[in-house]
Amino acid sequence: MTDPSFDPAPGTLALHGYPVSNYFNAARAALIEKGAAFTVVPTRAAQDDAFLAQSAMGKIPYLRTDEGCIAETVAILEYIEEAVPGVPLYPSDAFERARARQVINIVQLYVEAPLRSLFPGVFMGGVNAPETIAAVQPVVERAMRALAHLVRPNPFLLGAGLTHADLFAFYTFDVGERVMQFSYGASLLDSIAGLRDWYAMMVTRPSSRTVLADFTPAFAAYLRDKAAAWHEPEPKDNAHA
Ligand SMILES: N[C@@H](CCC(=O)N[C@@H](CS)C(=O)NCC(=O)O)C(=O)O
Repeated sequence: MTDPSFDPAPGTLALHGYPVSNYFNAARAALIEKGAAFTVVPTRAAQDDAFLAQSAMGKIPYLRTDEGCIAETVAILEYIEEAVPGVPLYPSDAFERARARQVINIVQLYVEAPLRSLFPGVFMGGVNAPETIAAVQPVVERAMRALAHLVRPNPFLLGAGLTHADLFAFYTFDVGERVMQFSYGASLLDSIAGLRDWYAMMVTRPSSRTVLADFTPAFAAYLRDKAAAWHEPEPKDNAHA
């Protein structure tokens, strides 16, 4: 879609990806929250050599820096945290910082990845095997029980300050909630006390408004293009989709 060798002005970060991706959206939100100077380069995942030279797994997002490209969202978030001045998005206390990373890890490995295995039958016009549907649910439920021990959404997942854990979880749960509703008639957001209010609060952040303003039409077009089984509910007051 985009020349992977795209060369931004020196000193400008360029985030490659597209707004249907929850990973891209989490990285973009982190850059916005930091107040970073960056450009967005619309880019689809690919497996050709030129793309793999930028993103070794052939996935988006990746972040172009003056020194080269970084892929894998957690690595991008760590880079942003260390290289971009601005409001800290990890706690300064080592234990609390590790807790934030623990939350991100659980969300990525045991919520996002299993639910992603159901994307074909929910969002991509395919059919999910009953065995896959049955296998995913206990993994996600276990992860949400784990998160219930670790987070206290008041107002943010780890307390008073916004962290990368909020951003990563928000974009995962935003898409994951749809998969849970479609596949199980169940809710991620209702499985932890305060999580639905946290989600409603996160939706109103300026970074979320910017990111979701691009997500909503791009996701609608994606669903149409794929003849997805999932249909977005009618918009309600205070809901973005
Ligand atoms: N672990 C990667 C996952 C990123 C990912 O799965 N991106 C999707 C788009 S949401 C992608 O590039 N898919 C193409 C592929 O898997 O080949 C990360 O943290 O960034």
